[in-house]
Amino acid sequence: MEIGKRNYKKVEYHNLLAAFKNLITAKHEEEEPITVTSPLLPDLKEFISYLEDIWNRKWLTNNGHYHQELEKALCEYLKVPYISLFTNGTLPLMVALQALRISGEVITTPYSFVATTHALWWNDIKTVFVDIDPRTGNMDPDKIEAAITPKTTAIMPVHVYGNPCDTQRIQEIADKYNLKVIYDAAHAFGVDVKGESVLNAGDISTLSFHATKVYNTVEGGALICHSEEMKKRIDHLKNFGFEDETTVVAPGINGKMDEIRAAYGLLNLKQVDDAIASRKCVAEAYREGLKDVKGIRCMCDLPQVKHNYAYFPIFIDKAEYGLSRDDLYEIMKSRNILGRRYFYPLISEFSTYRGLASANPANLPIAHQIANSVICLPMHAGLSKKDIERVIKVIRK
Ligand code: T4K
Repeated sequence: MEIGKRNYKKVEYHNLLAAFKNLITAKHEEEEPITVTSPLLPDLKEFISYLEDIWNRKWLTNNGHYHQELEKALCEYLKVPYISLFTNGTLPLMVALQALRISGEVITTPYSFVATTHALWWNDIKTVFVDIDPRTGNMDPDKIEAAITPKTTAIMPVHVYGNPCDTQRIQEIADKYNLKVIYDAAHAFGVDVKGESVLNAGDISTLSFHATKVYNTVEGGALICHSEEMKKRIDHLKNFGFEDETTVVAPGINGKMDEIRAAYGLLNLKQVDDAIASRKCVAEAYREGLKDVKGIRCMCDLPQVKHNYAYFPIFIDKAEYGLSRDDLYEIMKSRNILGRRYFYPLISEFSTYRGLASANPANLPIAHQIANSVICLPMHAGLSKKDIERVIKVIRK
């Protein structure tokens, strides 16, 4: 009899708990989805007039008119000496490694999009992970020297979320050990430090112009280098290695951007400053709205940096906030607020890399802590005040 009563109470408790969970996570169908990002789109009429011009020219790819125009315009906008356009942001990473003849081992970060290390894997280069700085999410320069071996040939840091790496420290280490530096600057479009583009650091920097980025060409990317000779080599490598009609100088690949996307990119360049200004307002509103929420940390703007507000990550401390990161992520999702856990899981947790000695979680405690606590909030130029308030309200609750 006693046992039956206890079981009844247990069932009742579980029913209540389930009902409560349903209440929290019940889909609020009436609320429009707010996605983590939304692409910056050029004016359609203007784009159509560019398309008409392309139709008239009948020149669709292979270093055409708009391709050349966009390279020129981007050099000027980004304040960089040489730029080569690509068809996405992964190929310039792969080509950079070829162009600089990198082999052996490369030191990089586990806290990035997986394309960073896949580029190493495709070049038969061993990935060596080092831990990150929790303030920026970037590779911790203090951890680099201990990871250098006689096989190390390069360092490949990432300016995560557009936060500039400590490029000076990294260059000092690279110079000391005669290493190349390739920056995966996929997130760092338009980011300046002390008035200079962060894209000028290192031997090569690469950009992604994917639809989800601050500046997009639908799919697309670019590589920034510092000499005419290197640009020539890269342009050969992205075009099968062709130097002229009958000469192949290297085992190149096809990484070329076409005319349609170059034209789209030229138009988007006209509005990217306004888009970044709007993003800044979104970041300020989030910071203000969340500043007194215990257990939620936002990243700060860094001194002397012109940020691009590519992402807005928050970090959840379960003990202080009362809910885990995944609880909050699910609650947001149930309210159609579609944040993303960039970058969880860490790259070092994927099966391709998990077996590496440097992928051992004991080597990467900060990266694990950050990856397990992050949610990137919706961040794009089209977010309304109401959207931002909706996001803040759910987190505050
Ligand atoms: N290095 C780093 C550090 C990178 O972050 C990336 C790319 C690369 C290298 C390689 O560059 P790419 O080869 O990709 O150019 C996205 C992007 O696909 C990827 O470019 C990006 N990093 C990564 C961080 O995020 P997903 O799988 O999260 O995207 P997806 O399709 O789930 O889109 C996210 C949200 O964006 C959607 O929920 C809605 C919105 N969206 C997306 C698309 C594609 C739109 O509104 N419209 C769209 O067309 O990977």
